[in-house]
Amino acid sequence: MPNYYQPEIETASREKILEIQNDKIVKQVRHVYDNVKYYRDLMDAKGVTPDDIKSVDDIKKLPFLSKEDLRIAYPYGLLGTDLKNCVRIQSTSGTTGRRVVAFYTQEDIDIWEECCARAIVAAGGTNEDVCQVCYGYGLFTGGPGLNGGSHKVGCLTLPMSSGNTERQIQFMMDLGSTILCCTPSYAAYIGESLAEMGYKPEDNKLKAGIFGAEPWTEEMRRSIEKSLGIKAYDIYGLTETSGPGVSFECEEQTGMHINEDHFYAEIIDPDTGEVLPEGEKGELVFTSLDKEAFPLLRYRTRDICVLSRKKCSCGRTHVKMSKPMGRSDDMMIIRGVNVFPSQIEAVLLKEGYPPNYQILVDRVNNTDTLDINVELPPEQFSDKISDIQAREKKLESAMRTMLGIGPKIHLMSPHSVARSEGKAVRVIDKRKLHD
Ligand code: DLL
Repeated sequence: MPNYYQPEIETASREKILEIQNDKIVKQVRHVYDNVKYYRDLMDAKGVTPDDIKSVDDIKKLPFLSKEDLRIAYPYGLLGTDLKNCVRIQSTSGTTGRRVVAFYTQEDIDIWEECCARAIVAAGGTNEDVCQVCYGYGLFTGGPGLNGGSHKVGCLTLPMSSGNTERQIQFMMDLGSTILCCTPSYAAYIGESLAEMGYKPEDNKLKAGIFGAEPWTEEMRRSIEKSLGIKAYDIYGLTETSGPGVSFECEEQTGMHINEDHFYAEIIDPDTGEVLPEGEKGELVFTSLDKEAFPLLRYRTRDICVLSRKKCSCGRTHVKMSKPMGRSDDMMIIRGVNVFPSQIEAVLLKEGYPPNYQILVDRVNNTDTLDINVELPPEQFSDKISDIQAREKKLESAMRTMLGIGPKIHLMSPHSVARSEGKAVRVIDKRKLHD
């Protein structure tokens, strides 16, 4: 018997959802036009006024927003309300140019947490559950989002944050955690660690996991389900739109229901910007229908996926998105952290290295690895191993500060990184991320 956190809206008829969306979009466009100069200028340049937007069908008239706009408007240029009404920021790691800083009013946080609560209830969560949240807490949205959702459902919440696996397992066993929230790669690692410690899947009380923030395959799902003895649910979101809970899986496990009363989704051709018909693969674009502090309209996620309105056996009526099948930019997600090759290059240049490097990403024992081969300039070459090791350590530390994760640096002799005759192949990603 399926459970819903907000049954009325989660199972509302198509007409009802459209009515809500149409009502909200008119108000939201007016709100943005009146309060966000940056977007008002984009609308003016396109010759669109709030009066032109009478329903969600008119959204296609609006200009897009991209990460580049966030960079230009950083930090306050897309704020939709006075700072005094904001109570929180969340952010992604990275340089100023790449870092996303999102703002929230208390109302924005309540809505975000409700979206996460819907995901937890869809995974079978009730106030009798013990929900162990091991997404990172702090600026990353994973921990705070699922933590808030877990409170709303009334679960006993374990705000563990990520890492310290031995302690995670101790709490899990001692307190009888029933729901696990973390990245799929961390879930797989916890599964392996449990086995290494001599536990069998039936020794833990877990029944469900809510895993997202990075791509994962059906094969990985099956392996996590087996190692932990649970049902594994996917959850999607991005800092720009609030965080996790933009969409979530139900027991059918055939795609994630988008919370359509809060987010309007479009699929576009990433090259032309043209809106594609339902069922076609393209870039996902979101319009926040009711965010007050950071109200992004037509935000290009760069995630490639497909939408489906096929009837779902869970009774939810909200449109489903497939797992993201790739990206239309060069962002990599390594151990749950968003990394751009340009950030790595920026550190190299700042530390005095030439831009001759190669980034090698792999997944070993379900954990992402990041190695960077960097060529030494001839004048810095040394045959003293201790010199080289000290330089590697220094560069690793500079990378960790910039990226939020630590790579393994391999300094190479001059001219040893293959030169390219065309577009340089900077990244070799050996992971299998998509089915
Ligand atoms: O990763 C929010 C989140 C936290 C989602 C916890 C789910 C669970 P960002 O750090 O801003 O936000 O990264 C957003 O991560 O554009 C996707 O490319 C990717 N992503 C998020 N969820 C999934 C998923 C959080 N379930 C970017 N599958 C997005 C594949 C995902 N990719």
